[in-house]
This record gives sequence, C-alpha cells and structure tokens, in this order.
Amino acid sequence: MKTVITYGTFDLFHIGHLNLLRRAKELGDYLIVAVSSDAFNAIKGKQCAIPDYERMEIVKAIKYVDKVILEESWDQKISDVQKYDVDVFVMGDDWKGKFDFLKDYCEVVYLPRTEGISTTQIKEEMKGSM
Ligand code: C2G
Repeated sequence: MKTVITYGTFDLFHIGHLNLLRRAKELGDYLIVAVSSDAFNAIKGKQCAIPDYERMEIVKAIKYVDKVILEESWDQKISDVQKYDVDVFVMGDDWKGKFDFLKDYCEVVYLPRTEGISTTQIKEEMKGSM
C-alpha cells in the first residue's frame, strides 16, 4: 500500500483544495491529510474563518481522504512520515523546494496550484460584497 501525506489549513474549503487532494490521492492508495490547528495557524500568521475541528471534519468527509491528523508545528513532518510509513509527500507548488529535506525519507511532489482561487481571495470578495 502506497501512503501519501499532505498538509494544509483548508480554510473555507474550495476547489483548489479539492483538486489538490484528488491529485494527491492519485499518487497512491491511502491519503493522510494534516490539517493546521488554530494555534499553528497563529504561528503561520493565518487567521482562519473556520475553527480547526470543523476544518478537520470537512476534510475527513472528502472521499479522497483516508485519515486526518492535526498539524501543530513546522517540525512534525519527518516524524509523521516515519510514524505513518509515508511513501509520498505532496504540496501545492507555492511551496516548491520548501520541503526538499523530506527527500531523505520519502518522495516529494509539488503539484501545480489551481489558478484563480484562494481563501484570501474568497475573504476579500466577501468583504467587498458586504
Ligand atoms: N492549493 C492549491 N491551489 C489553490 C490553493 C491551495 O493547490 N488555489 C493547495 C496548496 O498549495 C496546499 C493546499 O492546497 O498544498 C492547502 O492550501 P492551504 O490551506 O493554503 O495550506 P497552507 O496554509 O499553505 O499550509 O506545513 C504546510 C502548511 O500547513 C501549508
């Protein structure tokens, strides 16, 4: 069984997130998604519209996703890859190169982002329409 892992905030879940998860699952048989906790997002400088336990539930409901874990720090990836015997680490290519240190532990794949959609853009558009 080929295990794939990816990490993200997945706030205001949108088609860019879905495209990423679908393509990540196509790279293996079992997809683990680490969803950033609210506390970790504060470290990332991200203010989420949706709390972490709801973002986890939404990601859990996606048919491509087999397991959801919490992402609580930048430093958990190596231990996650070892703990879950991960074969492939996947991220959107806005992160290209940032996680190449994982190449010592698993395959590292950066997938093209979905153009024209982002959580920030959704928030801006919502603000504009109020
Ligand atoms: N994504 C995408 N296309 C978009 C928007 C996002 O492919 N239009 C991808 C991102 O590249 C990422 C995933 O969807 O792989 C989740 O995006 P975010 O929720 O914005 O994740 P981020 O805040 O970048 O957190 O340790 C890694 C971080 O937790 C990543």
